[in-house]
Amino acid sequence: MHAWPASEVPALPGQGRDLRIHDTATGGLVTLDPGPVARIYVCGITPYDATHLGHAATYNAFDLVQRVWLDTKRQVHYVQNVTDVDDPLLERADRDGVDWAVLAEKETALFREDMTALRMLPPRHYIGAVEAIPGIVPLVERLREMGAAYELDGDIYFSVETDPNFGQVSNLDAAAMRLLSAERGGDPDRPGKKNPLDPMLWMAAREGEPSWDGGSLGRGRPGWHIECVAIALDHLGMGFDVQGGGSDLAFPHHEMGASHAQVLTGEFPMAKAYVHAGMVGLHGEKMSKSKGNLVFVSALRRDGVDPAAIRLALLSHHYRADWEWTDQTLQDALTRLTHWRAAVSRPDGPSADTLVEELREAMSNDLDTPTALSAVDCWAAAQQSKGGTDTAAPGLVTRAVDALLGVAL
Ligand code: 5CA
Ligand code: ZN
Repeated sequence: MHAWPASEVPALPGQGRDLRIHDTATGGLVTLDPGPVARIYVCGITPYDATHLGHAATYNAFDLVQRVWLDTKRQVHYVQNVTDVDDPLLERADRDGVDWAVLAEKETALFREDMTALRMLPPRHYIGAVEAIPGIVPLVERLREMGAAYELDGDIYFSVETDPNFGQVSNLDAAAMRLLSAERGGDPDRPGKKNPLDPMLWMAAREGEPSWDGGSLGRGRPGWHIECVAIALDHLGMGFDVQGGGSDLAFPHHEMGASHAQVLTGEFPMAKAYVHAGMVGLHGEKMSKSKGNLVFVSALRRDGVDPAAIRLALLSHHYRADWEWTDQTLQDALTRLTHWRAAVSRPDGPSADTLVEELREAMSNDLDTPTALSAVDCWAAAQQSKGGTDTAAPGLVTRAVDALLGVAL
């Protein structure tokens, strides 16, 4: 499917810095050394509701990863999926009496609009689960031939015990894995499974649900984890630089994906860094479509909120932190945006050369956006209190804030 239009990323003078980022698998910071083309896979939405600020915060983090790489003059090969067939989407369509495909298309279109408004860089390949089915089926067939998959009443499961590295992405104990599996789309209590954690690779066609030709697998639809593996391997291959998503994807989704890929290819790891963004909450609970405690990006835009302020609000928290959205978050961002815009709208100002280096240092250091924002605040405060004579400075600040933070002043 098509993605959304790219906003231009200004080139900055001098040298960008290599990204150091937190990797869930090793539990520490890793300095990535991508080739001339950095490769990143970010898990996309399940399109049954509009983009909320939690989604936006997560996509913001991975947009920043790309901006750090682009500043090092690398190209970025970015791939994102859309889980356009899955249980929650079918359940919502059923509840609302709408066609599941129409719902998916509508919410994906709205997501594209939100991403464009927020100036998130588009993926080079934006791939739906449905269009990936022809690539998924042979992978499941191969896993079965290898003895890594088995059938249960027509459904096909992956056997986690066939992967010697199973557990190395999320590093959780068995009890925690079992609990999270039940919470996040798994079925640990289904009788007949070899291991309660085994995830489904292919679900046999159910009455009243959409299904596709699965060759030797029979009619059905793909499991969630194999979807992302098939798309990532098809477009990026093994050993790509970053797999990203919110922290709720570390287990089971990224753990299972790494496992499928390891067994299929005999290589490890699928991604050099597994990067996870914190959860954004509202009224004390994680913002989630199933709980319904949501603030939508599109609703804020409809209310006339400048998308640059939404983006600044997201940037005011470190991407790995769990945080709460409040009205004050947005008010603070609006105030900051006004100050910054006033500061860059003068014909001259204090030199911004140091600021550019401070921004590079902060962003390459595990995307430290709070420090980056403070650095721009300091320049804007100096502009307001003393001003300066550097006629290039306001333009340079505008370009640096755009290039590294994705905010249009
Ligand atoms: N389609 C799958 C990934 S393949 C999925 O998880 N879709 S989703 O629509 O549920 O979530 C999309 C992304 O937003 C995921 O990376 C998820 O971790 C992230 N996300 C969901 N809720 C929040 C939240 N409250 N705060 C931060 N990120 C969130
Ligand atoms: Zn995914």
